[in-house]
Amino acid sequence: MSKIDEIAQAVETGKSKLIEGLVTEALGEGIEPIKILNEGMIKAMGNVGEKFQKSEIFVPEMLVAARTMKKGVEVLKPKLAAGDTTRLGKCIIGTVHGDLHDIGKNLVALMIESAGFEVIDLGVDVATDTFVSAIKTNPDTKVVALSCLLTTTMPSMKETAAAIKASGLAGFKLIVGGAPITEDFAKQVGADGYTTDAASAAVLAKKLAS
Ligand code: B1M
Repeated sequence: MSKIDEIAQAVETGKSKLIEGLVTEALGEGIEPIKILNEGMIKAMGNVGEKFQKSEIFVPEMLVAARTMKKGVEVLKPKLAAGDTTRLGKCIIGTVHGDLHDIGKNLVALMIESAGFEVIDLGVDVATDTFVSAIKTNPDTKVVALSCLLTTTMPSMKETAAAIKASGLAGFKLIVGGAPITEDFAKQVGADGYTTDAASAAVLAKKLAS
């Protein structure tokens, strides 16, 4: 079995004690960090989601897989975050209210930070008012980024985007993303941009802020 497959299997089966060692070994073998992330960990989470959908596993197993992936990402973090020295301003990010998924949002935050932004991460299940207050407190914000992983919390994203627009606050761009989000939905909520993954979210944030 390849190292990438071992990593994928460790994430899928929630072997949190093994993951750090496996990721370190993979890096030592010269495997690209982005390959470890995409072909090892993110792919494994896709399989976890499929198994959950088929009722082959349940929430506790999903949680253990998520914890394992987070530990693996910690090892990758310094390698993924190249650390651009240009300062592009502030980016406020969070997962919309009702939604507790944060692995994707954390990756987007990491990539945006390494692109040169100061990231203010509001966390998960973020109330609409919290986004608006954070923008008020940080009038020099250049990008506001909303993440959403559930079809049932897409209305929260819509509500949050509407409240941000209605606040009259300006000077920043709104970007949205997450597994159920589409270009069409992004347009519906009035976002300035939408991307499907963390790396392209950072490229988009940089483009919109300049
Ligand atoms: Co949840 N869950 N979950 N879950 N979970 C999904 C999302 C699901 C697709 C699984 C499935 O059924 N196949 C399904 C949603 C179905 C739907 O809405 N259509 C689901 C469900 C149903 C649920 C619960 C309702 C289960 C229950 O309780 N019965 C529940 C809801 C809780 C809540 O939020 N209120 C729930 C709970 C959980 C856990 C807490 C156990 C755990 C999350 C732990 C955590 O995040 N700390 C969990 C997990 C782990 C998953 C899966 C398996 C993996 C998610 C993940 O981390 N993926 C997921 C299945 C799947 O994704 N295939 C599933 C890896 C991550 C890197 O990808 O988050 O997509 P992702 O992020 C990507 C892109 O989406 C994008 O970039 C990221 C990196 O490239 N992106 C952006 C994300 N945000 C962006 C923002 C941007 C741009 C790009 O711009 C701003």
